[in-house]
Amino acid sequence: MACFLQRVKATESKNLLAAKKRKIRVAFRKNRGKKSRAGHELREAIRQDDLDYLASGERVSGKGNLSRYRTVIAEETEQGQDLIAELDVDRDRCLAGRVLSIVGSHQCKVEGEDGKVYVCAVRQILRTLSQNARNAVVAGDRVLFEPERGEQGMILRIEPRHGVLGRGVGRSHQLLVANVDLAVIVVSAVAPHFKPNLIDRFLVSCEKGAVKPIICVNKCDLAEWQKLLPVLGQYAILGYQTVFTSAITGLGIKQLARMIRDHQTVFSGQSGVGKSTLLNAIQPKLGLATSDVSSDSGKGRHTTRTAILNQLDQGGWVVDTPGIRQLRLWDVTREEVEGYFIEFRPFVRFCKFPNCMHVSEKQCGVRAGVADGLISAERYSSYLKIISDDLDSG
Ligand SMILES: Nc1nc2c(ncn2[C@@H]2O[C@H](COP(=O)(O)OP(=O)(O)OP(=O)(O)O)[C@@H](O)[C@H]2O)c(=O)[nH]1
Ligand SMILES: [Mg+2]
Ligand SMILES: [Zn+2]
Repeated sequence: MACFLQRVKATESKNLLAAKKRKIRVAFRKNRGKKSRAGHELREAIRQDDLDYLASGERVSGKGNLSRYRTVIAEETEQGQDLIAELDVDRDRCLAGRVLSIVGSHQCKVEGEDGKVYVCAVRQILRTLSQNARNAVVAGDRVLFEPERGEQGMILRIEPRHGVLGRGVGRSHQLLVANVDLAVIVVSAVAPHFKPNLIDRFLVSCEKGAVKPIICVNKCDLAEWQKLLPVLGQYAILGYQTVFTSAITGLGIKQLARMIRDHQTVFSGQSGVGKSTLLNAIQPKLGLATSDVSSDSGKGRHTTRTAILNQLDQGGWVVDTPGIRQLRLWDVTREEVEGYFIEFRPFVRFCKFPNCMHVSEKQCGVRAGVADGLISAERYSSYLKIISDDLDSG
């Protein structure tokens, strides 16, 4: 029986976070255990499918409440606050696959290396290790799963992620997508309202997640889009790719299609900006559901309910995601944000204080850059909003 622990290949992606092998103490969630005699409770709490796959390095002990932990020896990469433990699995019984979408509360669709689509559950310990027990996997995840009858399966391992986008939700976080190298940030020239601050949050998130952003201004048939050139020009000067599109007239669609060819891309943005319509324009047979923007509120109707990964005929794949109202940054400290506003970098060294936050400190290089018109006032005000609204000091 060939059991092996697949190593993270340093060459696989320069974005992979360093992996190290160590013991991980896994706490069971409260709702998993019933009150019962010490010594038995753990065994009761662990589902049989976990026990079946306990590798030699996993140990269970049972000493009352304090021992409601399992020690797992595994490769571990910390990605945000999620632990990705590369557990030993029996490779001969598994297929590699890619998560296409989440279905229901605990299952997902996985495209296996055999080309078939399986509906898979997720091994309990992977859910325990994840901060988000409901969705331990996201669209784009590479997994190893054991096929079962009727094109069903059990996911036994999640491969380390690179290229992630996530956001803060309440006191927790939600990973939106994994293993993408491009993010198309879709905004609308008209409705919903164009929000540069949302673009700036996405850009910080992309810089943090090692995903290359493309800013796409859609619905250009409804507005004099040339008026937005100065705003978008500011981003283009910083080196961010931009594109003006209309899914109705076809403006920019070929250009956008070329930009995402052979890439792993996510389309993200507010509800109603036209993400699904743009993808249908690029590849009509996708037939993604769309619906109009509410005439009362000018907002979208949250038509796309879950992130769905689609293969592109021209090469590569794309994840269409549900629209979001806000993007609260997650796993970014206040001190880090200046580094993700890439145009601040040359100015920071002129700040008198090494811990300058560029708010009201004296002799601040960044504020001098704003005063001299070398840093855009809008971008600087986005920076101030982000550090005051979203983030704890780190
Ligand atoms: N005039 C015009 N309307 C567009 C364009 N692109 C999309 N729309 C319309 O905008 C509305 C919303 O489009 P969707 O594709 O459903 O938007 P979405 O971003 O996928 O929205 P969610 O799935 O809710 O996140 C639909 O009525 C589309 O027909 C465009 O370029 N021009
Ligand atoms: Mg949609
Ligand atoms: Zn400063």
